[in-house]
Amino acid sequence: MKTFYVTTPIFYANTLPHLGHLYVMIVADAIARQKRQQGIETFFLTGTDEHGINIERAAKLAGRTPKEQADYVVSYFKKMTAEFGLDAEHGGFDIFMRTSEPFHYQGVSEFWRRAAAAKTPKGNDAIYKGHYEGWFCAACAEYKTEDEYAKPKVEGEPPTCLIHETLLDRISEESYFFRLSDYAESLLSLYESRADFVRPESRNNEVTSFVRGGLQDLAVSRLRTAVSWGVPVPNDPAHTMYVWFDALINYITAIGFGNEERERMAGFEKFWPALHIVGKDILRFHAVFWPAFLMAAGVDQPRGIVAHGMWVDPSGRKMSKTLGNTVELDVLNRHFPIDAIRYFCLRDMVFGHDGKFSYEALIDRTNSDLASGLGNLSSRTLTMISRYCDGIVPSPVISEDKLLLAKRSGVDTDETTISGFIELARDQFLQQFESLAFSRSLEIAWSIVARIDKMISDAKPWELAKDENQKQTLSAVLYRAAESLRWLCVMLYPIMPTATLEIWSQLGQGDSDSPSPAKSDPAKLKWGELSPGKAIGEVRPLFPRIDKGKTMAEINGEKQEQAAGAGGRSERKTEAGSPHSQHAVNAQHESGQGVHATEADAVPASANASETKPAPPMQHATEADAVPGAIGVTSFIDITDFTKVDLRVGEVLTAERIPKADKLLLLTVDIGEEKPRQILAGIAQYYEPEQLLRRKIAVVANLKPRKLRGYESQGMLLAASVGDEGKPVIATFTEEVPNGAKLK
Ligand code: ME8
Repeated sequence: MKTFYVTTPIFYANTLPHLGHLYVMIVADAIARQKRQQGIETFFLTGTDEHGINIERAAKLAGRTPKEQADYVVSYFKKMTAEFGLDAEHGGFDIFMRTSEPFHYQGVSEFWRRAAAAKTPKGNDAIYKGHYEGWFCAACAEYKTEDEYAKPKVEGEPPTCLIHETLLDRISEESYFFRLSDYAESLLSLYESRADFVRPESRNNEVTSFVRGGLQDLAVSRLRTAVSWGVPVPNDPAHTMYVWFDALINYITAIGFGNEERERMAGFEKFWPALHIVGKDILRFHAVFWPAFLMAAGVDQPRGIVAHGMWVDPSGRKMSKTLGNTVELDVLNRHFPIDAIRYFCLRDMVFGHDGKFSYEALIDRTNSDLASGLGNLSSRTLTMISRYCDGIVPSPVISEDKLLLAKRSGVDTDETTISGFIELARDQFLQQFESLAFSRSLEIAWSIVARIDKMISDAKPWELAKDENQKQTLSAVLYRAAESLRWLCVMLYPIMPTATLEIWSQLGQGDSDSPSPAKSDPAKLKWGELSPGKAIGEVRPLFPRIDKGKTMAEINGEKQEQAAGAGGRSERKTEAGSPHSQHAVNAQHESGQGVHATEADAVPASANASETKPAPPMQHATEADAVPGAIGVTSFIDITDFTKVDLRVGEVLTAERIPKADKLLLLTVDIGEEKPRQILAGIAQYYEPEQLLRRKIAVVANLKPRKLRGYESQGMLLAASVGDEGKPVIATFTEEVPNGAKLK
């Protein structure tokens, strides 16, 4: 039997999981599921990297031992994998690997012994003892060269890591070195002989030029007195292994390298080599260090190393625990179906490139592609089968005597037009998936959704149903739609396991003899294998439409609450430095920086905002009647003129900047209506979005809607215009006032 082994990185057990970790697990999970569909025995590894100075420090801050710290963080990773359907129970990973496992210690020690006994391609000892002098980033767990850190602003202070913006540690100590410098030629010939060893190609070039630039030997141990939380170096317990040396080897100890029991349970011989899915941030460790270590220990090279891009925040910085700008999994889990998140991750991030995350984009994707797309196709098809065919999968056959009638109704009597289209799309989908172009593969799958939607709209089954003579035509159209859905279920199962199994059961396939999508090879799908005559299941909505305004208001409200809670907590100095406080700090940071842009889409249009000037204060002076002439009023209005203006109290629910529009802020404002308004205001140069949150303002509610930069503005806020530059100062209320109260 064919086998396949796929891995994610093993994650540092210092802080809690976030979207980045979830993302790489989703990618690996989708790949593993597709391999299993193909009948390939697959082993999927994920886990935690538990040694080293950064875990030791996080533990100390939290008042835990390193192992307690690791256990604590692992409980969150396990929670994440269970909640997002990625664990073994849900058909996801086969092992949650932990480097604190005794069998790992055993395997790593064996690996070290082999490498230490080996000669490099140039005939030198692969591992030797020396002295290390230099800078080390605990967060990267990496020694830094001069071009990898920022020099200190104040003389005498340590430099800072360019990635984490944290201070580096000065290290000057005895250390074992791995003679990496002797492996450059061997590595280059590895890359040359295996063009797909590092993917995507752009990353291959990056790695090749790094190696061509010359390799330095690598310190692979620390003195136990400096880092005690690590695997002891065999025969020299005064040293612990460098965390990356220990961590990389997990990929083989997990399946039995150096441990017979694990070998029996998983099988190094059976599964190695693996395909490693990693973020581009740790490509060098996987594509340079790891192959060299393997060469030294005489172990085969991995199947390949695939580097994905990073989720970045709106300012383009990598989302990371250290920077505190992550997307919280709890929020995702509370507001979005798991399959929508999986779909979004694979569809929106062009694999290998960085992607900007926003909840709005996730909502838009879910609504357009899932609620209105696949979900709608499924429910309209099944509802029509239920209504027009008594809930029984109809026959695709149009008999000879009815062909002309069918043609007259505009329905293509040649079924192969549709089946040919779908077969071709399936082949392209698989090709793109295989080459890891997930976004493109999903685009292709959605061309099927669009094609079948169009087929239904053109055929108008609701019209055909009125004509008894068109019964066969109607049946054929609905059969084609249902059969296409069956294909989509099989194709899309690796990406959306829950939703596709749900459609499957709604199609009446759940308890049938046909194998589940989890076990059907999409490459072997044959048109027409959906058996007519079977009763479909209960039709239930798959992806309810998400109310953007409401959901965004909820998410932002939660963030604010969390931020407020974080403030309280830090004042009370509880759990400083622990994952909890990190969590809280993240939330504070997010809300503080307005990391997630916001917008309401559900409200009908209306508007006013200026791009060139700060938002004008209300054009009609409200107190003009009372103080005629006092401030240069030149003409008077009648009270009836004034009453034409519908002024309301509003509360700012969300506020965000608009890309490439320096002056505009996009607000959602509750003015006591069913849904909040979207209002554009030209105040971005004077107000930070977060200053406005929860603020009570005065809104012109009946101003004609206007579109700016693609956004509709549905009202105008009032502000004083101060000084020559017309600096806006927003009108507000100092007393309690309900949203929607009229100003008069
Ligand atoms: O580097 N966007 O662990 P780690 C996308 N322990 N993916 C992201 C991400 C983001 N913003 N942030 C993290 C380590 N990831 C080592 C690995 S392997 C032998 C040892 C994902 O906790 C991405 O896959 O920092 C990245 O490479 C990995 O998490 C790093 O996780």
